[in-house]
Amino acid sequence: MSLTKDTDGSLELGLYTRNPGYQDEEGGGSAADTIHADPGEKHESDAAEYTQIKPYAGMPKEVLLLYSSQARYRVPREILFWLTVACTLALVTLTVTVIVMSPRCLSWWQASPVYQVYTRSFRDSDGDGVGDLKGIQEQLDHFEYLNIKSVWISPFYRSPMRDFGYDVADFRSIDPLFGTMQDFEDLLGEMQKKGLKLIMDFIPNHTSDQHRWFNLSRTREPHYKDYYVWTDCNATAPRPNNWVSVFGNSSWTYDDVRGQCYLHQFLKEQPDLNFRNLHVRKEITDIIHFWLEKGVDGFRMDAVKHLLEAAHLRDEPQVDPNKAPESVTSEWDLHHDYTTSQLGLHDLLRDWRAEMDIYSREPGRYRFMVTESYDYHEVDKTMMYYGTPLVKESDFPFNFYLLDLPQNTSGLWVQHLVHLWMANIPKGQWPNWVVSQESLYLHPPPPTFSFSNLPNSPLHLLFYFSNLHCYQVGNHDKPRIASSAGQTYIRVINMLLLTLPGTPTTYYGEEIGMENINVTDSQIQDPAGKYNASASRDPQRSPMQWSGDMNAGFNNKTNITWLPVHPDYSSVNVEVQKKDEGSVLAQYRFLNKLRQSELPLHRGWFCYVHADASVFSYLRELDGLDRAFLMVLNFGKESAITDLSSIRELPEQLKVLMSTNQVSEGKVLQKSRILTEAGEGLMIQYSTLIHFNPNHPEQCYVSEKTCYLSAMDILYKC
Ligand SMILES: [Ca+2]
Ligand SMILES: [Ca+2]
Repeated sequence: MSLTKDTDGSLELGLYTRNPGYQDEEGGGSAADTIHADPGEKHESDAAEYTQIKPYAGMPKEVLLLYSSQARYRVPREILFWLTVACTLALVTLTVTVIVMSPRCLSWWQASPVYQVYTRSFRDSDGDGVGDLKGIQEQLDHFEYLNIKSVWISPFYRSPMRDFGYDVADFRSIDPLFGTMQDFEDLLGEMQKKGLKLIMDFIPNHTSDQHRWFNLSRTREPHYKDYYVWTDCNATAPRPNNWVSVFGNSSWTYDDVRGQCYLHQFLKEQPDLNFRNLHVRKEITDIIHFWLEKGVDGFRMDAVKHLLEAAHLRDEPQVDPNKAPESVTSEWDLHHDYTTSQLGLHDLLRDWRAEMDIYSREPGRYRFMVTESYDYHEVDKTMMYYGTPLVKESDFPFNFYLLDLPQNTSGLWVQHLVHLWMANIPKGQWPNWVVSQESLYLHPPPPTFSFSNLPNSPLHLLFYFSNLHCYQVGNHDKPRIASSAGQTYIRVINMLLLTLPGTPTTYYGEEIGMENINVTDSQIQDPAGKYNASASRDPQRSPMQWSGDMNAGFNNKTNITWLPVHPDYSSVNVEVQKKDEGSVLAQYRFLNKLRQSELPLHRGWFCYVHADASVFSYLRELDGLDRAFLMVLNFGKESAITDLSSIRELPEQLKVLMSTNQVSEGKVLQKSRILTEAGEGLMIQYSTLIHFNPNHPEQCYVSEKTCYLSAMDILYKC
């Protein structure tokens, strides 16, 4: 192609375009002024001539190329190019650094306490006296008020209620007592709208004897024949081995239809499933899928240590070898070498975890697993449920050690119970704390004295003997903390629960300080209580106290409640306490809010500072943050003065941010004289540039170390 100057001074663009906008500087030109822009024909004189041409809009590629090769255009262009490359690399590096350096966000089950709803007792919507799913839905605002996101609902599967729902007749349907599947879906939908997470109870170890599978198994239907653990036995003396049920007596029952004995580690109406059968495993996995598909956010896996039994069915060793075998009838008479924590148990849980992870991939839809296993004297067994760094299992196993708090209200005892978990938790795992639960009524037996199992530290040795003593005097605690520890301690225990590192579990009613009810023999509802009145769980299952209205607002349609309402309901109820700034409820709410908003409380270090017969004191701090919290909790029987002057990291003067005794709030205390009344808890906020944890690493714990960069207001791994 060639460019030719036309007689009017504009350029003729070969065969293509005419450019009237171009004017030669000298105002004209001849037909001989032809510029050869074809690269093949280009030469120096052309180029020199071409430089005289000014750029113009719409110039063709060839002209543009000639211009662009000039230094004044090329150099800025190259500078721009390399600048872009450098900026892109810097951005990529920054992004990778931020990703690598950022600590993991806390998941919903870490950020919020878990609130346990006992369905029968929370709220009765239809007036039949028993709480139900619609009732829970009616009270969802309560969780919002408390700033609680995670709600664990006790079983509502179809059940003959021999163990109040822990005997499931159909894992895929709702018991009519609690509502319908539509009610469940409405409840779940409403919870999701409010950002609440629903955790279901899951009961894999056994079914009800009314379950279809059991009926098919006892008639030897080929597919179902081995769904349960069957063995030959004598019909008149059906005890194929010495195994005993958690509820007492032999764990074997003879079945007339099949002519064999079946195993039940709990009630005889709760036959154990045979997890060595692959069809059973598949059934249970399908049920997990069924509920995850519905949208539930997690499972509390019930009684997991009982899932598998040794296939050889040999006798378990007796705790007292001299005891007559026929008098071995209690769970505590045997070492459960063959009926709990069997090889393969963790594989089952890991498989279920993997199934749940499939449903966890959507952002914000993490499915949570908590396991229930009460291995009181074998903390290492409990810790195994956390899994390993490479193979995940439960997010945490429930920590029941604080249930023993009422046995010996002292600062040292509380520190000991807390330390049992903190000293054994695998690195990087998330702690949790339970102080009350409806389903636990069985207590481990007095530990047997033995030189071989003496603890090796002096502190633990002291508690070993103190523990022996507690059991021996028969201080049998009851699950509601206000009743077992005493009303004096309810506030300080809530303060402990909400300021320890990890997830607290709150049993319904603890947030208002509900107490156990007295249940007469004729009023007993709990099947376990009918079997053994002292084991009844009824006292801690009384209806939730919502208001001073009829039936405490649990049921305002009829005058029926399945268990009596506590007589203190006119003063101990949600409505009254909402109006009182100093109430148990107000303090719970304040502490929970603080727990979720203050970095040291939910992500920071936890350090022991002091413990004595009355006081347990610890602090919460975060590297890089100059704000820290000192907790001074008096679990003793009398007031105490605590001297923390030896803790040089603390300022001389300490201002009380919150006290369980409102009169102490705002007080300025000397660190050498911190006064607390019995049952009083102080939260002291202070400013610091010197942190405690670097100088006392052996007294401090953090799940995942994180630092705060104040200049940018961000957290980073450090
Ligand atoms: Ca009802
Ligand atoms: Ca089992």
